[in-house]
Amino acid sequence: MKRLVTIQDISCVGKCSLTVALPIISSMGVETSVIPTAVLSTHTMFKRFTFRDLSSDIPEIAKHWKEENINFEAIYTGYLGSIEQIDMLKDFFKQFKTNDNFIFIDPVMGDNGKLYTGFNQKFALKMKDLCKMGDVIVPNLTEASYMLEREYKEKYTEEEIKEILIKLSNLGPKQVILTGISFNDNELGVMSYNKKTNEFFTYFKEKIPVKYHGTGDIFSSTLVGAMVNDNSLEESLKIAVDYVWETILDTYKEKKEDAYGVNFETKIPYLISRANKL
Ligand code: PXL
Repeated sequence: MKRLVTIQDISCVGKCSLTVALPIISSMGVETSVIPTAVLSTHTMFKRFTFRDLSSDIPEIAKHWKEENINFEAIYTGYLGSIEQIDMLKDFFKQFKTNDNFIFIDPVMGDNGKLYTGFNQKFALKMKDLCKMGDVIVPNLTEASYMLEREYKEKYTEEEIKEILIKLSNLGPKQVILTGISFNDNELGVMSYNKKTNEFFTYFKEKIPVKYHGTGDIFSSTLVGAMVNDNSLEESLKIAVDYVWETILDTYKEKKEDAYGVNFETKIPYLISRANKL
C-alpha cells in the first residue's frame, strides 16, 4: 500500500487540517501517516481557541522514523504551528525526500485577502522559503500575494494569474496550483502551471454563492491522494475540484455559512467511486 505523511495541526472541532486529511486520503486507499504540528480546541476562526505547539516533537519523530527506515510516497504539509517549524520541516524534507517521492506544500496562512490569526508577513516570507523545496505548491491568492509581497485584489485577469504562477514557479516547484481563481461571476476553480512543459491548465465549476471553512484542506488532501494514486496532475485537479464542489453543494442545501465546515463525510462514497483505482 502506498503511504504518505501529512504534517499539519489537529483542530479538535471545525473540520479542517488533519481531521479532514486523514479520512479523505485513507478513503482514497492511501495510508496516511501524520505529524501533528499543534493541537487547537477549534480552528482559529472561533474565538478563545486553545493552542498547544508541538514543534519540539518533530525532530524526535523524524529521528525515530529514520531508525525504522520508514519512507513515504509524498510529504504533504499544511497549517504550521510556529515559524521555527519551518526550519524543522526543511530538515525533515532533506531526510525524507527521495528520487521517487514528492513534496507537496499547502502554504496555509490566510484567505480572502487576510492572514489567519497568528500569522504575519515575516511568517509568509519564511513559508515562501519553504516553498522553494516543494515539488508541488498549492497557495490560494491570499497566500500567493503575501509570499510575493503583492497587493491582493478581488478580481484578476488571466494574464495576472499567469504572471503569479510563473513567479511562484521561479521559486523552484515543478507544479504550481493557484486555488480560488475566477474570471467571471459564474465560475470558480483552479489554474496550474507546469514549469517543464510551460503549460497552464484551468478547471472551473459553477460558483455556489457561499464560503465554508476548511475547503482548502479538503482540496489539498484530495489532490495529493489522487496524485499518489498515479493520476496525472490534470486528472487529480478535476477529482479534487469536483469533490470539493460536491461537498459545498451538499452543505449549501442544509445550512448557511458558518465555521463548522462542509459535509465532506456524506460525499466520501462519491470520492471513492471517482478516485480509487480498483
Ligand atoms: O483550514 C485552514 C486552517 C487549518 N488549521 C487551523 C486554521 C485554519 C484556518 O483558519 O485556523 C488551525
